[in-house]
Amino acid sequence: MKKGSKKLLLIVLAVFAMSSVFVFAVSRHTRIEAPVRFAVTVAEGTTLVKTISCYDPDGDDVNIVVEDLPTGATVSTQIEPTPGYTDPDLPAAPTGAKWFTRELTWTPSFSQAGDYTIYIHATDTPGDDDWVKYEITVTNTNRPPVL
Ligand SMILES: [Ca+2]
Ligand SMILES: [Ca+2]
Repeated sequence: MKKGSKKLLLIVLAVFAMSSVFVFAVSRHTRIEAPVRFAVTVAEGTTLVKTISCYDPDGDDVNIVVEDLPTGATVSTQIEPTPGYTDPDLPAAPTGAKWFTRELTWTPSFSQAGDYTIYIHATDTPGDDDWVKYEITVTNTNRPPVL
């Protein structure tokens, strides 16, 4: 191999290595850098129902854990949705991907107006993981006097 082409090969390899690091960095997050996947405003006393969905591109099993649930909010048991399920908020899943969902349900009480952040952590069987967060704003609901 000529000296010049060897140098070019090294540059190409270096650029490839750097771009792999970049792709890794943008596609996985820690809890602190979790991107906002869902943001919503609900009024006190009204019920919010949101499906938390996740897929593993390799078809691995995944465990979804929800952290910092507000008082009164619940998360259902994790299920595997029926084949063909997709979530328009997520990037298109490759063939062979395996989906998992949980259902978040919350009716904020009349003393819970404020801003809430819920963290969602998904870990696959080999141990790789990712985080997203949901931001929920609860607005005050005034109730008339009762007499
Ligand atoms: Ca995987
Ligand atoms: Ca209130």
